[in-house]
Amino acid sequence: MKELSKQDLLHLYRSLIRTRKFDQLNVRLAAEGKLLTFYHSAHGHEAVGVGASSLARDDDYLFIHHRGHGLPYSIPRGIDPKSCVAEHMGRATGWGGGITGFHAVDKEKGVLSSAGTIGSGFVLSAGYGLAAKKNGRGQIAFCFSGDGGVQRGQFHEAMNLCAAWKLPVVFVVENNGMAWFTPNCDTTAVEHVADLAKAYQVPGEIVDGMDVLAVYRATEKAVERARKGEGPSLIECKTFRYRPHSEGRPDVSHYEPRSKEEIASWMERDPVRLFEEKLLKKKVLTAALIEEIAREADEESAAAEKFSFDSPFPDPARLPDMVYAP
Ligand SMILES: Cc1ncc(C[n+]2csc(CCOP(=O)(O)OP(=O)(O)O)c2C)c(N)n1
Repeated sequence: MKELSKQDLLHLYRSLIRTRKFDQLNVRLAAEGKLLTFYHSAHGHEAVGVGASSLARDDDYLFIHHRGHGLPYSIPRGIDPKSCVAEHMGRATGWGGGITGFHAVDKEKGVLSSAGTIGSGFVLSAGYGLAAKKNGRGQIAFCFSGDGGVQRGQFHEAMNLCAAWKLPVVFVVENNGMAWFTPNCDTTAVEHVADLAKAYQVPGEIVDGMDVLAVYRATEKAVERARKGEGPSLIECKTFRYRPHSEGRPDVSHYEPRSKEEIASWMERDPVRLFEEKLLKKKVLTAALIEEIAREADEESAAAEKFSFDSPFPDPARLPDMVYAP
C-alpha cells in the first residue's frame, strides 16, 4: 500500500473540487439551454471516479460510467476538462471533435468512452483485458458502471470469462440504488453487486463511495492483483446521486418525488466535504488553501465556458475522417 504524500492528497482534493465545479457548469449550461445534448450530473458520485481512476496508467484502458460525462475519470488523469464543455456545445475543440454529443474520449490516456447502451462496457473491458494480457506489459482495463447496467446479461458474461481467463480487469460499480426512475429492489433480489461477483469467483468488495480514500485503497488492491496476473476484481461503491437522473427530468422514484429525508441524509455525507474535513484535521488543507483551490477552479471553468463558446463548429467536410476506424 503506497503511503500517500501531501501532494497526492491535494491532487485527489483538487480533482474532486474541479470535477464538482465543471459538473455545476454543465448543470447551469443545460438549464440555460446552451448544451446541444443532455447531461447526467455526477453530483454525489465524484469520489468514485476520482478515487479509482487516479490509479490508472496512461496505457491502461478505461470504460467509464455516464455520470459527469467523463469528468470524474478524466480530471484526475490530467485531461483538460474544457474539452468536455466544448464537446457538449458541439465544438471542434471537444474531446470527440464535437460530434459525439457527450462521449469522453482520450486515446493518449486510454479513456475509451462510456457505453451508449449501458452495461456494454463489461464485455468491451473483457476484450481489452484479453488484449492487455496478451500484450504482457502489465496494462489493465477499468470498467465503470452503474447498478442498473449490472442487470444486463453482459455483466455475467464478462464476469465469467474474466474469472476463467484471469483477465486484468478492475470493475467499479457505482451503486446509487436507482436506475433512472426505478429503484433497484424492483429489478433484483440481490442487494449487493459484490455478491454477484463472488458467484463467479471474482473478489468483490463493498466500499463507502462517498469516501475518496476508501475507493482509492480498494482500487489500489484490485489494480495490484490485476497487474500481477491474478485476475479481475469488483469494487462496489455505495453512493448516491443528488440530482435527477438527467437535467430537466423529474426527480422521481416511480412517479413519486424522491424522499427529501433520504437526499438530506446523504447530503450529510457529501464526498467533497467529508474529504475536506479529513484534510483539514490532518493539516494538509487550510482555510486559505481551500479558498485558493476553489477560486482557481472557478476561474478555470469560466475560461472553459468562454473557450467553448469561442470555438468553431466541426467542418462538415471532415466528418468522414472522424468516423472511428481501427
Ligand atoms: C441498454 C440500455 N437500456 C436503457 C438505457 C437508458 N438508460 C440510460 S441510463 C439508464 C439508467 C442506468 O442506471 P445505472 O446503471 O444504475 O446508472 P445511474 O444512471 O443510476 O448512475 C437507463 C435505463 C440505455 N442507455 N441502454
